[in-house]
Amino acid sequence: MKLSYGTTSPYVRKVTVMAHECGLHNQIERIDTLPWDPATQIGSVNPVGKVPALLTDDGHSIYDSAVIVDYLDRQHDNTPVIPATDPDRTDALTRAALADGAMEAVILLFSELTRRPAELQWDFWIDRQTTKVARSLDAMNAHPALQNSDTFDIGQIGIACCVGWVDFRQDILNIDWRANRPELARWFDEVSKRPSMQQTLPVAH
Ligand SMILES: N[C@@H](CCC(=O)N[C@@H](CS)C(=O)NCC(=O)O)C(=O)O
Repeated sequence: MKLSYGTTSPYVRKVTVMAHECGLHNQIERIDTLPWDPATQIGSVNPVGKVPALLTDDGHSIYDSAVIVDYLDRQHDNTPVIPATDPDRTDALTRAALADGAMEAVILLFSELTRRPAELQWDFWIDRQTTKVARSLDAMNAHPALQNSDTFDIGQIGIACCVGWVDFRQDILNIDWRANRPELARWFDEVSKRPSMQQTLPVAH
């Protein structure tokens, strides 16, 4: 399997953390990809032009990260990161959607602040994304699953990668997410010790 991979992407990190947790990591070859580079080849594996994208051994291209995780979760015999039955399944998938949505908002915010010239930045857009991120972090802080560091399902993996990305881009985002969210902070510090998290830390280009 070949994973089109970006070293800064929280969506890529979610897939690689999952692969580490499930013992699949050594079966995945990384193809370092810069999706914002005009010369990028990512469009040949994902027409939407985003990482991650996975090329399977039988030549199928799979995207986006939620679909890759679902595929990989059926390629191993360890504990699945997507629970098989409800209520755990729907709960984990809903937390995964919370993480993905918060990642999208925080990346839109980062892009507005870094890719758009300062004089063209749109306060309405910045406020809108900032509100989504804050509300999502509050929901994470309040969720009982985020007070338990014994399990690491896809919802927890996604949230850890999302929060880790807010830390990684802290110089631009300046979001003091720990201030009023002690449960989330405690949980994140605990799960950050896992080898899967340690071995997938984001790296700036
Ligand atoms: N919904 C997608 C989002 C992936 C995504 O936004 N990837 C970013 C990097 S973090 C990207 O490749 N952006 C390039 C672009 O937007 O053109 C997923 O879950 O895989």
